[in-house]
Amino acid sequence: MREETIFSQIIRKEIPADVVYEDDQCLAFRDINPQAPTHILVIPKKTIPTLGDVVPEDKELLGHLLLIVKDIAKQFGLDNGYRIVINAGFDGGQTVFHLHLHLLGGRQMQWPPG
Ligand code: DGP
Repeated sequence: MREETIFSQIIRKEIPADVVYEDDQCLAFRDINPQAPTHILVIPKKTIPTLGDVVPEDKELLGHLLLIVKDIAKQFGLDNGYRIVINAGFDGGQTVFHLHLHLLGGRQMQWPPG
């Protein structure tokens, strides 16, 4: 079995989170340490530690996550734009090893990222 993270406990509602969207495949909730006025995490319910672990059978799930994150951006009125981030692995800055998309919005983003 793949190692569980705090996000597995959030999915099972064992610890609280400010959930903004949920369906059978994914959960979206506010980041506990927001880096922008809107900072939401979209995670698959399937336990996938990092992007490097996805397999071809996850193709539909990955597409679903992008469609949902786009809908949430609209729901939060991020009509002027937003940023989607996937931190992958240690050098990517990943700290929670359950695949997640960051939705960041509500301010002008900078490039390059830190
Ligand atoms: P990353 O560095 O890409 O692995 O991002 C992990 C994010 O998860 C980080 O921005 C903080 C957030 N986070 C960590 N623990 C919790 C938690 O218990 N609840 C919530 N809502 N967010 C968390």
